[in-house]
Amino acid sequence: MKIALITGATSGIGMATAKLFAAKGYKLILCGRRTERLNELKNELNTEVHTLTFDVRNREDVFKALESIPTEFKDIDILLNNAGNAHGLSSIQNGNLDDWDAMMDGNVKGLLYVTKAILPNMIARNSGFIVNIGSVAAKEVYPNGNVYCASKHAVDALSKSMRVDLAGHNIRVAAIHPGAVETEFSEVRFKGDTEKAAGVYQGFDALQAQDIAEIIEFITSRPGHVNIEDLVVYPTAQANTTTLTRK
Ligand code: NDP
Ligand code: 8X3
Repeated sequence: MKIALITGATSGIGMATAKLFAAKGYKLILCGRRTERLNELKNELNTEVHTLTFDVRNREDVFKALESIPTEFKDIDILLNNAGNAHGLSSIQNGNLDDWDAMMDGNVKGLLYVTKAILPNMIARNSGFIVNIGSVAAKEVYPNGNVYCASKHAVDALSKSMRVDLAGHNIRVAAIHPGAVETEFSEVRFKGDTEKAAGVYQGFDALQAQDIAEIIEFITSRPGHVNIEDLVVYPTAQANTTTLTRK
């Protein structure tokens, strides 16, 4: 039975993937900051689940939490580095320093800390799969996206670097770069302004978390010699980060 660790399992893409992996019978380690949501999800899923509450930005907490994983969950086959968010949408000249820290610390350093903690076991077992959730913002920049785009460009670079450095260790590394997915993402970006957030997904069929979960499941279930390295996924109505056709 495969074991998967998912960061950002309390919402959106991470939660949808947890549900899909559970349906496939995987054992799951589900992570996030909202313990109550993790517990609700654990109760809902018909598989063995271990939950870990930590903020990926806190280096000590990351290592403490991941070192505490019980023996029966330790041999992680799939690491889904999904936790992350955009904070704000401002020009570089008007950017908020706390938002910048939250994005660079969460989307980049958090991903690094989690990967660093999980890799030794994968290397020792000569086996593993890392899936990093980038974004179309990893491939392009758009007005006012600056630091979020930079953080996701870093995820793109790190995904390529991981593939190079881990070559020879039988560890596959895939990066998935979604366009607009209707999750809590925009609520976080706009700091709880639900009306503004809902507007982001109006007038077109946005991707749903389930769409990305299915792609993650497909990629991670290919035979051992197949690695889908890098995948950009848009809603049909969106051609790039600045071209979106609304009805
Ligand atoms: P959601 O806001 O729905 O989910 C974000 C998840 O990340 C939550 O489970 C949240 O958990 C977790 N998270 C955020 N910050 C931290 C942190 N500091 N420490 C621990 N966990 C954290 O958004 P999505 O599902 O859409 O986002 C998932 C990933 O997909 C992100 O990396 C995002 O950048 C990326 N993405 C999203 C797109 C979109 O349009 N929605 C498009 C392209 C990429 P909790 O709050 O409980 O800690
Ligand atoms: C989320 C998609 O276009 O808002 O990564 O950056 S976008």
